Amino acid sequence: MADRVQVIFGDITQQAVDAIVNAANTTLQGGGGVDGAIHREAGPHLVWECRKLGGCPTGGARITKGYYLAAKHVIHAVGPIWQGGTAGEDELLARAYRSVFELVAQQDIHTVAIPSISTGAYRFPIDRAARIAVRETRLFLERHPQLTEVRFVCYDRANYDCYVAEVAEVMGKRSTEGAGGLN
Ligand code: AR6
Repeated sequence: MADRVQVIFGDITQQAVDAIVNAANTTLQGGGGVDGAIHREAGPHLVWECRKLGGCPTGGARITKGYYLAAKHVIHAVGPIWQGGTAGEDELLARAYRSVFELVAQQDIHTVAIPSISTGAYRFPIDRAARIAVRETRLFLERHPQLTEVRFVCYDRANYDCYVAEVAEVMGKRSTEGAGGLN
């Protein structure tokens, strides 16, 4: 299973995969961070399609086309805002990942690139978020052999280090060599 998981340092908007995941908000109308970058790269059609979806609750996900992106689809996931850890944030973040994977299972998606949801503007602790992301990914991969690649795309060193450590622990993977790892 470890060979189906990659951790890279990079920009999610540049990933040529079946679907990239967006760290969206409940309005699905765009925003800053990774959401803003994806909308800029995809072009205005993306926000037009998002408008028709009528929002998404925290812990949910919705799928659109990728338009000018290299990815065919965008899965917009809404993670929780960190409030100290006692407001069900762990479960809501896990649910956001499960919602992403439900869509992956329903569509013809074999490769997916995922950013570190909730760890920017929403301030979720990075190590805790990485643990949840990798655990949910493992649970899904075990039951879905048709998903051949999950690419965790890290935009900063702290996330990269956490994901490499988590993947090593949860999947038994010792190195991201050959996967465009940190140079
Ligand atoms: N590629 C990969 N990862 C990125 C990129 C990129 N191009 N840009 C940022 N990141 P954030 P959130 C990382 O704030 O915390 C938006 O305004 C970043 O380093 O994008 O879920 C939405 O509209 C961080 O680790 O998302 C919502 O209102 C991670 O992506 C709100 O922010 C997530 O940071 C969502 O906040």
